[in-house]
Amino acid sequence: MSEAGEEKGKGRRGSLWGRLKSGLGRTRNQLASGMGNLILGEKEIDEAALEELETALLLTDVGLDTTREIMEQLTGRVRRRELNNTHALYESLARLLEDVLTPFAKPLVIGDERPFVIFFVGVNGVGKTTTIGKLARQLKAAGHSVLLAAGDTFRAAAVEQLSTWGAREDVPVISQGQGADSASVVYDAVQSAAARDIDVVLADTAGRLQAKTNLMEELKKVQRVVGRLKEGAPHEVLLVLDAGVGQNALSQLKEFDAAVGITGLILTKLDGTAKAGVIFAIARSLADSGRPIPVYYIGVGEGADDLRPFEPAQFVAALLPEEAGVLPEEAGLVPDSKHGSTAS
Ligand SMILES: Nc1nc2c(ncn2[C@@H]2O[C@H](COP(=O)(O)OP(=O)(O)OP(=O)(O)O)[C@@H](O)[C@H]2O)c(=O)[nH]1
Ligand SMILES: [Mg+2]
Repeated sequence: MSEAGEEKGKGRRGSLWGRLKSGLGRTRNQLASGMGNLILGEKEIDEAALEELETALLLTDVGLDTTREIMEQLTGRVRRRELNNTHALYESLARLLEDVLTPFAKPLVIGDERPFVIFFVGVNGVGKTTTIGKLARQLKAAGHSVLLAAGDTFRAAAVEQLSTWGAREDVPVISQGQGADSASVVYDAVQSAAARDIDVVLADTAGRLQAKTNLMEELKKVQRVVGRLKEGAPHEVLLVLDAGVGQNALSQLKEFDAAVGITGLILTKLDGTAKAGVIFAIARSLADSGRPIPVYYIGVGEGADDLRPFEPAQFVAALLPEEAGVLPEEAGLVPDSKHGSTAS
């Protein structure tokens, strides 16, 4: 077994950290504009600072329940005089935010099954195909052989888009062209991967079908057919969610999970939104539903390196605005390199 995110010889952690930070820039700016009293440095905490913080969290889509809980914790600590200045409050906030996410952060592990089959599902436009391309590169860099299955046979340009990624990353792509049977393409791909002794199959699926065809039924069929060919396959069914859709992500999660049983999440386009806080709402909803589905990766841009293993401490550090007069290192907001092995 090995962690999918391990990339060897990547010494430029700084630049990856910088990309994460700049990717989360919109949400950070949104937070900063609402948290003036808090980030001005070490001051006494007043009502205004607490109220500002509450509003700022809500505006970035952290969600009502999580925001309320965090504010209750912080207010309680302030009353008990455990926190007596804005800097301490800020640090406490960072830890509380991290705690919400930690149970849902896991690295994607490529199991021992060969081929290890991963399905990508999600509504149209969320970033399935792009994510497959990015992950193909990272898996290759980690030493795995990879094959792509062009299971989206509905959208005209889908096969071409996947083939372009395949050519760029030098990995084989199995396709049958537009209109073909999706289950048959993925079946072929798994068979072909087995024959070539390939480690991982990344299977693209459609985000949309002809109005009269039911997407969920189609996905179930692909799943069934592949399961008959290889017991236990698909080994992972990853739901790709666009962070920009806000709370809609929660209903997509419910619907896909009910149909095909989601085993992991990928949250894309965190860079394109000021509401990246939705990840806390997702974590909260997973906790409430008793389905602790892990978030394996986050997408913070269109480049291959912008797909990153989800690491809560880093995520929160990149999300929160820097305090005036406090170096991020001092505030413990820059993760030290020991924890970065899956994120670099
Ligand atoms: N900014 C940004 N753009 C992204 C990210 N992930 C994907 N995209 C872009 O989102 C657009 C749609 O991505 P696709 O990979 O084609 O989405 P899809 O889910 O395969 O869409 P369908 O095939 O129509 O179902 C592309 O322009 C991607 O470059 C991300 O993390 N950040
Ligand atoms: Mg696609």
